[in-house]
Amino acid sequence: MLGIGLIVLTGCGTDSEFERFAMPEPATVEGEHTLGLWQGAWIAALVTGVVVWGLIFYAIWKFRRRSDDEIPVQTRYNLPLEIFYTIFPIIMVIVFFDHTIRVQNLVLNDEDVVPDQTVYVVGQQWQWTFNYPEAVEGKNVYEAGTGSNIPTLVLPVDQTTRFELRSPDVIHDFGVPGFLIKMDVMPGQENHFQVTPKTEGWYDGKCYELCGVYHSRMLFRVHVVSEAEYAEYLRQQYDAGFTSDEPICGGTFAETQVGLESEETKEVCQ
Ligand SMILES: [Cu+2]
Repeated sequence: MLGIGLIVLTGCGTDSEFERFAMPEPATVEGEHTLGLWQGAWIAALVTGVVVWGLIFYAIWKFRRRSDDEIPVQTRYNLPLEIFYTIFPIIMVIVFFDHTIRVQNLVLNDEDVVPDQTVYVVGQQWQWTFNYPEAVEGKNVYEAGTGSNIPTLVLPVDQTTRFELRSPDVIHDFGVPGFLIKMDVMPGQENHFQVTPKTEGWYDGKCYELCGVYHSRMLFRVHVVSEAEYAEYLRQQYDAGFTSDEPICGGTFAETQVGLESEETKEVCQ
């Protein structure tokens, strides 16, 4: 009953934090799948918990010592029970695994997804650069964060944006809590995923992988805007001179290296 109650309570809505099991409200289409997996796993775990706790209390009560000289029946090798507690967890692991793979394919698998645009996200000690290739007049447009300036990633609402994650130095991790997804940014590896933001607004993002002294400064903001505002933003960056032929993946962000001086070079993304 408790299990059913929980399913009714949690399965129907995602309105309250309680129903989401403390997960933030998903701001993307993909995030809804992640939330579903999170809720499903909690419900399965709680139902299992209720059964286990019930059996524990039942055994405590049923087989309690009734008199001082009583020795309870000594039972061992209960084969059906042993088979049950071997098989059942295996089934549970298979079900969890299956759901995880299914959601992972929905959220991450991009073989079938044609994104509306691609953003090259560069994580570099210790800030982010967001490249919008072929954004304005065939040119790449970018916004680079610095030690003192938190950059903004601008995304059009209701459009699918693919993030191509690049790192010129160490492992970072690109994540926006409101999107319910994050992914490692690895040197020498071309990771990617996509999101489709549902609502306009501001979101916070950060680096989730301890990447050096100023890791905590690797913050960024996400602004989800209308298509017109998105085009306007790109034009604005273009007019301000933040352009290059190709997405840039390193070097030019020298000023991001807090307290360090280095040459301004532009390395093109691989
Ligand atoms: Cu980092």
